[in-house]
Amino acid sequence: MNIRSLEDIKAIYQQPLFNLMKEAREVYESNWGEEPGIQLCTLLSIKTGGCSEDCSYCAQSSHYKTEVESGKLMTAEEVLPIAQKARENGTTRFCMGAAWKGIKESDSRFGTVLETVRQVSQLGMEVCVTLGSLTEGAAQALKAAGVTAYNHNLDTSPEHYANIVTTHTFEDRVKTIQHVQKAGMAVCCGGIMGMGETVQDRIRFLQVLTELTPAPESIPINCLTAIPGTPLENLPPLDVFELVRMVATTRILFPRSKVRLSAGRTKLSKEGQALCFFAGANSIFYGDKLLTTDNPGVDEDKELLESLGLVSATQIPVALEV
Ligand code: SAM
Ligand code: DTB
Ligand code: SF4
Repeated sequence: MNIRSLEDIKAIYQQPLFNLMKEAREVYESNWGEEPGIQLCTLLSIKTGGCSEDCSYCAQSSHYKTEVESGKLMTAEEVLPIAQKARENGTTRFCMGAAWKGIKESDSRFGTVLETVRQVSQLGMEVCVTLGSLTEGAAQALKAAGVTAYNHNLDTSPEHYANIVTTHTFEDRVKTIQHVQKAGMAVCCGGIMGMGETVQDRIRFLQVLTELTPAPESIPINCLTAIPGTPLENLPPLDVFELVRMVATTRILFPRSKVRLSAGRTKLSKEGQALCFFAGANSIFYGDKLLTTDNPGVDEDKELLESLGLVSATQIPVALEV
């Protein structure tokens, strides 16, 4: 168990930025070696828009009028060539997302997802899916089909959650994470910064993550992408140093987890991203699109990683034994 007190986490988070970055760098180097490597993950929205939930940041919620049009669930035949292309571009983890509250085994669409997973998992990449809430049985079926990791974010603190979402609860999210863990899939669980939360909320969010056993295998740190038409459309962008603080604190609390610099990179400078990598981020979403919003282009990312000497990891970097 890695549970930390709020005071401990606050003391880490609030130290002078360079001290924090130095501590995070040391944790990173002693756990991952000095060999630089950034995991490249590609996202694909296999079912876009029309979601019943009211997550106030989301372009895909049917509660808000956004530019996103809803589509049908993609078939395995449609997904496979996209996954193949991603692999050719150097992706080592392919992540498929669906705009659902959740999915049950009895739903015929679940069979389609399982078939897609079976085919994509033959390509040799890690396979991640994010489909909303899961029953224990659905989690087991996904694992058996070849899913290696399930993404289910807690997104913010339990206290702030109801200000952001009202159609499901923080506890519902935790329950699904438990089903995923029980089924033996790795948990990918992170959050969004810049949704009007306080520093205390960020610290609480990290504390809840430390309560997960085992610790999440990967932790995506998203900056809010303010979507026109959603309740959060006018929120100001997150200050880059706050993002660096969050990345560094996450690295210190979770020495062996992948810390993924996720939504919001198009708004970050090269220098801002470099600070995040220095502070221990070791994974990115790679490819022109996230789910519905833009991501830096593949060429731009290759150039950035090369210029920093951060050769992309051709295989998942294995944590060193300490
Ligand atoms: N429906 C599923 C769910 O809610 O878990 C899967 C898809 S959902 C879009 C996955 C995650 O994307 C959310 O939990 C949130 O962290 C992130 N996300 C969605 N919209 C975002 C936005 N506008 N800015 C930043 N992150 C966002
Ligand atoms: C995660 O934490 N971030 C990704 C992935 N997990 C599924 C999604 C980011 C979505 C950004 C908004 C959009 O493209 O719609
Ligand atoms: Fe639906 Fe997921 Fe978007 Fe919430 S975050 S509205 S559950 S797609």
